[in-house]
Amino acid sequence: MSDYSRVSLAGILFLHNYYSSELVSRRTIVYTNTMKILLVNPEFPETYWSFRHALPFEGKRSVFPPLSLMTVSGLLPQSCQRRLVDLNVEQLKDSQIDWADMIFITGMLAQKESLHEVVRRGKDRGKLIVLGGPYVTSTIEELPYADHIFQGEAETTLPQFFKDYERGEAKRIYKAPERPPLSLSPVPDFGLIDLKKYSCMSVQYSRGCPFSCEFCDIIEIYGRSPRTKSNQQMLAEFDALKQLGWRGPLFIVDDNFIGNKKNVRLLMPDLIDWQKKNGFPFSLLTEASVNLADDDDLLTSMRHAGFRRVFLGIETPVEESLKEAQKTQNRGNLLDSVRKIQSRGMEVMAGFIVGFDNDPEDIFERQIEFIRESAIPMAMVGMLNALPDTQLWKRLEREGRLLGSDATGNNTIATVNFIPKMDVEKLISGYQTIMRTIYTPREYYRRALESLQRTPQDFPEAHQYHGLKAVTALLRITFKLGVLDAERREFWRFFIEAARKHHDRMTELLRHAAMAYHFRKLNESYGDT
Ligand code: B12
Ligand code: SF4
Repeated sequence: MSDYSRVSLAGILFLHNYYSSELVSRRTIVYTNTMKILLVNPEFPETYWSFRHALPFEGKRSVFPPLSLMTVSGLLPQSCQRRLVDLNVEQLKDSQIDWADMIFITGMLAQKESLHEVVRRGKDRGKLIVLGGPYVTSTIEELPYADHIFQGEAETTLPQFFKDYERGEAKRIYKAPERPPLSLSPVPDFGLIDLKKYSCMSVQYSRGCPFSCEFCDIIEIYGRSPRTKSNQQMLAEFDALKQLGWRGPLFIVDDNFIGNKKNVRLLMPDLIDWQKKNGFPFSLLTEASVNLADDDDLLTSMRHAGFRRVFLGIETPVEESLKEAQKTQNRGNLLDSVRKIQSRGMEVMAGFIVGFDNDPEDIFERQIEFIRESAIPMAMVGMLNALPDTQLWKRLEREGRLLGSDATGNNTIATVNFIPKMDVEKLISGYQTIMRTIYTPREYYRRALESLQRTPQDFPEAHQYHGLKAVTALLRITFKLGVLDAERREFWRFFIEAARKHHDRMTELLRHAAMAYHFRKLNESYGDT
């Protein structure tokens, strides 16, 4: 380049810089008004709940959308531009990072590897990083570097952050002194996601649980007085999803939907009305404590509102272990409780735990037997792990039995983070025996058939599979499981029997076949870890 060109270039650059600095200051004013916020949900590893092996049958990418980020988006100042990238359904592009002024990242402990990676990429490109969600709220590990960290619920702290930010006084850590009332929780920004990529939508009605199970961190994070949204708030969320065209499963993600029974009882008539008026577009599922079985009226109204599945924390059939875990609500004959809930048309899913101090030597056989007899197809069996801040954590710490903070956040991987009473090798191999047994196709299909039998339905389940979509799903499943798969005989035995008895429940039947495949594949991939 000649000297002349250099001089001219310097001149151009000077002029450019001059105008840019003008622009910068002008842009700063516009900046706070039109801040661009990229919301990122890190990737989940393969777990029981990822349903990764079942999703391709449905042509879906992920089961649940990131409700936390859609809620956070609803709390942002109106003028902000926002985009959401869920790494479970798409990749994060550099251009998306470059677009943003701030990157908001959520995550559970189970997502921490991917979360760290997103933080690193955002930082490398000079972005402001804001973290929130269960991982940064409850971990005792060293957190990744972030400009701002939100611990706990954000309904009061996020609006405060933006006020502080405008004044140039934003803090590094935000933690609300009190848990916010859910009246402050906005209708989640469901429009930010591509609904077609998910097999289920989610909403939240309450936070917290009145019980005090020793291993539970929910009560430490969300409290023991369940707070609920109002009926109007809930119906507004239902309306929003319906307007966006959603039809099919809707998960009410509460820790314990019946935690605040007084309010739930008031909600049910409105929920039933809404479903009736709108032609039952959603088939509902939720989580509840086992004492749901004691409440006939609630069971009946849940049936009328279109609840099809409920996840229960059964944990163990051993009374001494339940006592140890302070799970007093799981009293009486648990098999009868399950059967009663099933008789109201709700498939029971449940969590089970091994590794309690009081577990007898034959705990593994007893768990297998219970799962068989209860006809719970989707049984999530985990090994007891101590989560930071729980009563269990504190007791084990006092007893000198903690083995460090190395929790993975995934209790279905055969690891323990404390010294159990039972020989650890025996515990792990017993746990693996349970998993290998309950997820053989024969065992799973037997439970699924029995569950279909026990859950009579008044009307067909809302689903997304009509016309071509239904035919494609059916073909994918029958070809993969009925032709290519080594376990095809078990598949056909189940399919023919189920179709003969429950031909009007084809969606459920196919879902069970896909689930049986997922759980078996996952078990195989875990091997004897
Ligand atoms: C629904 C749910 C699921 C669903 C759906 C998960 C999903 N894809 O979103 C399913 C059933 C799949 C699931 C699975 C698991 N889950 Co889960 N799940 C929940 C549950 C019940 C509700 C989550 C939710 O949607 N809440 C509603 C939103 C609005 O609330 P929120 O997430 O807390 O968000 C608020 C704040 O945290 C904050 N916030 C959140 N993110 C961000 C980000 C920013 C930037 C900011 C500013 C604020 C902010 O603002 C929001 C509004 O206040 C929670 C318990 C709970 N009460 O939250 C457990 C919970 C999150 N799950 C948990 C676990 C352990 C798991 C599993 C690992 C279990 C397992 N053994 O496999 C798996 C892993 C997931 C997987 N895919 O494999 C733990 C996480 C613990 C931890 N410290 O990480 C929780 C807290 C339950 C518990 N017992 O402790 N889970
Ligand atoms: S019932 Fe469930 S949410 Fe409630 S304290 Fe026990 S484990 Fe936690």
